[in-house]
Amino acid sequence: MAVLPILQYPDPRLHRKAAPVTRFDAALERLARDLIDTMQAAHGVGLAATQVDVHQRVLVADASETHDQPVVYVNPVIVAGEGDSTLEEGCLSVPGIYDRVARHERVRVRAQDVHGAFFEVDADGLLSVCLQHEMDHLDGRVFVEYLSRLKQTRIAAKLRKQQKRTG
Ligand code: K1U
Ligand code: ZN
Repeated sequence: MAVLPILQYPDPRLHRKAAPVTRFDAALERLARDLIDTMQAAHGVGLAATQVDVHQRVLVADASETHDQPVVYVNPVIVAGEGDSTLEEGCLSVPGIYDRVARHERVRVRAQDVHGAFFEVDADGLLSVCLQHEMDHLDGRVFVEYLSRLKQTRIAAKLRKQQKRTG
């Protein structure tokens, strides 16, 4: 089990675009396990590889009530999206900040598992928002970038202050 450090906004490494996975090997299985361990240790609903400074298109999500059904999505893509939703979002890379973001209400996501097999998921509610949020991470986008410039400046200043305090 490995719980990895999570990059904290405004770390510039959060803006790197992740590369598609081409090798479905033991290293990918280890990364998937570490992402699940890290997400569960942080009590998150999702986590993207970008957040642990690994720039490959892998994310994990678990929107189950029991928090014991994590799913690994390799090379995920949204193949259909419909409806509008503005749920409040949080992010393990932006601790203590919550705000509403406009997203699709429902998405169909196509991805591969750690062995390379393709699967599709129809997501709504929390899972839908979480998958869209995590796929943004893989493209180097953090949810606060959908907020106003003023809010972003305030958030970055608050987090820098917090990071100085905690070292
Ligand atoms: O940092 C991350 O990307 C994980 C993030 C995923 C997410 C979940 C739900 C909405 C947006 C993004 C989290 O797990 S945030 C922490 C959390 O448990 C949570 C926050 C807001 C609503 C529901 C759950
Ligand atoms: Zn996030």
